[in-house]
Amino acid sequence: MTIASSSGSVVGATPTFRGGSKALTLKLKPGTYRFYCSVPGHRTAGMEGTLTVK
Ligand SMILES: [Cu+2]
Repeated sequence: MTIASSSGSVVGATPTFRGGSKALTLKLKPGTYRFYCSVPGHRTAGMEGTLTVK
């Protein structure tokens, strides 16, 4: 999973993994971020979402 700022710059990512779960700790400023799967084709297939930090 990759986290990017609203301007698209990557602010953090886990290694690529299959199944299960991974933890990722980041200190983020308030704002809106996008999270998505960086495996080719997955983001366009819908593996993405919005993360709001308040
Ligand atoms: Cu994926």
